[in-house]
Amino acid sequence: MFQNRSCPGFRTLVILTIILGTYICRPTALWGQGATVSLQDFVANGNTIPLSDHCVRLTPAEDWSSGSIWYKESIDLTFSFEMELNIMFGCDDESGADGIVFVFADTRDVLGYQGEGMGFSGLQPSLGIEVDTWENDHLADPWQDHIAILQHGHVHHYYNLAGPERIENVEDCELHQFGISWDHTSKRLSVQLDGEERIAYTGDITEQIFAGNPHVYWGITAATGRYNNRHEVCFEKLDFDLAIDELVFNKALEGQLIRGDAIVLESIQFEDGSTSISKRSFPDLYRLMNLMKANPGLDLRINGHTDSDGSEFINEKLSRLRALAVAKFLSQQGVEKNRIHVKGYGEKYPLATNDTSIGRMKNRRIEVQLYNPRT
Ligand SMILES: [Ca+2]
Ligand SMILES: [Ca+2]
Repeated sequence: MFQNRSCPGFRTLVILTIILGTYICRPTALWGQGATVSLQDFVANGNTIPLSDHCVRLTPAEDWSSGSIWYKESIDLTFSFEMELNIMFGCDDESGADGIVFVFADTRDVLGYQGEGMGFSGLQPSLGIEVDTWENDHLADPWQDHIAILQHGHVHHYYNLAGPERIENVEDCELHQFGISWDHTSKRLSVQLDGEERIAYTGDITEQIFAGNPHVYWGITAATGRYNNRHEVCFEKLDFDLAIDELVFNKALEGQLIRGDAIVLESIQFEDGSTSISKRSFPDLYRLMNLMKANPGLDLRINGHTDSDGSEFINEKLSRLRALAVAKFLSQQGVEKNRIHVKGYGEKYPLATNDTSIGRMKNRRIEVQLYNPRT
């Protein structure tokens, strides 16, 4: 089982069941305690159609079709993450085509060329992890099934970042465990199949592929060509924190705070299930501290909110403890305790729906408000 220990505040654990060929939607092992996945968290393109609340078909068993599905929010490559998928690559080793690509790109809602392009070809900038089950000689495909790490929509193996590595036939009607992990510290991207690493790439993906932008989208593409296969995906489990902008606490936000607006500090995050503030929150907390010190006549309200997962009682307690953790941080930095006022609202005031993972992430938040206690 994957465990993301390097960045517990930014866990990306996803279980997908990708079914190529024959559709079987069945429960898979659960990795982590993520909330229920909903297709509302994704955007679909091309021939993709929903099959249930968490399953889609990317292509039908028809020639020249293609489909993709993308998670709506970006992830942040400045933090490590791990993903776990279960893939069923179909039952026909002879004439099923073309394969699937797991894609990172700087935009979502896109679909590349069909056929041998597997819906990835033409997407730039991008990084793709392909599982190709159809040999195209002119693309330097090795004989039979193979895996490779591709870049910028190129499916010719001349342009590989890594591979191609031949793998045993995976079109065997069996579910295959497929894992992707990114270690930000070592800048190593590792891909595992059935519990073993099959291919890896070490490099600064943010700089090399995405011109310094660490916020990228992820999705899955599939396509058919002169031969076809049915490509289907089931999202079984997803536990995911959103990428946040570096300058959440900017001058405009400071102005809003001074005016007395209540502001959600999206950058203030907590390690999962705990009241420990994530290190990535510190820069904005220091900015809040400076604002308090520069405005000694103003007091601060810190309101904690949670999503609706878990009991109302626990959520109220957790939201208060998290708000208190922010208050403690500020008082340790020299802000007077009697200027800081804390409230835990639990799940009472959602900003978004609790039916989707993105909505729940928006609902888990710390809100701050400056005010003059003498007026
Ligand atoms: Ca191919
Ligand atoms: Ca095969």
